[in-house]
Amino acid sequence: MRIDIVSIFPDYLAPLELSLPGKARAKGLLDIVVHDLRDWTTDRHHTTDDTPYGGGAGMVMKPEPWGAALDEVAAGATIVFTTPSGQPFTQAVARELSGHDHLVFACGRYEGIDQRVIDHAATIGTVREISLGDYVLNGGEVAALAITEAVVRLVPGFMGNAESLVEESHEDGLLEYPVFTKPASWRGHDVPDVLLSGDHARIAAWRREQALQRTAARRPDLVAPTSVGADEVRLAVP
Ligand code: 6GU
Repeated sequence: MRIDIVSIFPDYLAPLELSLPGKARAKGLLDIVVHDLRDWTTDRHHTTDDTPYGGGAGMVMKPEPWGAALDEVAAGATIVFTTPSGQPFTQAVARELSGHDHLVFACGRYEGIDQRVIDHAATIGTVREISLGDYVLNGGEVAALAITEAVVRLVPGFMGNAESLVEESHEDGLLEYPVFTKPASWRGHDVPDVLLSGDHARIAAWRREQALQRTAARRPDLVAPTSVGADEVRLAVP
């Protein structure tokens, strides 16, 4: 997989070129290149934004540098615009993106990027507009970082242990059950007996129950209740 990230704050994303994805790069599975949008400006002040047509607060990112940058790095790619008005990012979206050969992240700042850039991008590649969640960040850089980290660990061959991927929060539609390690007793807190029993079926059933309870308590939106008996709560989960 190849990932290009275009931003006016490339230093923000520099750690991506090292660290975790660095190992995948060494294996030849992944190549990440961070670009400075200002490299595609042509004026003396390297201007990337201007006032909005129609008035209003804030600034809008100009189309010319974005058009030149995307023409150079994004032809044929899946072009991800990080924006609070995009589709919410989920594990399912991460899994889908992990199957693409070439991702380009266009990180917007200020009030956003001129709409014609997105329209043009759709003529040279496949556009996705993605949001990290229902809150506002100053720019799309942190979102591009988060999305990249979630996606690259799903690239086949990237993670050592494929099983650890499957058992995590969100992979089965539930939050993960609580986990424990040694010692069995710590500051008066004991590890649940079942986990020391060696009974793998009981352990699996306990973990499933814990995952269900935790999900119902913290994320009721993930478990649709189905009306059955008053004293029995059944949850419509996979
Ligand atoms: Cl992708 N960008 C910005 N600026 N704010 C956000 C976001 C993205 N996702 C959530 N908030």
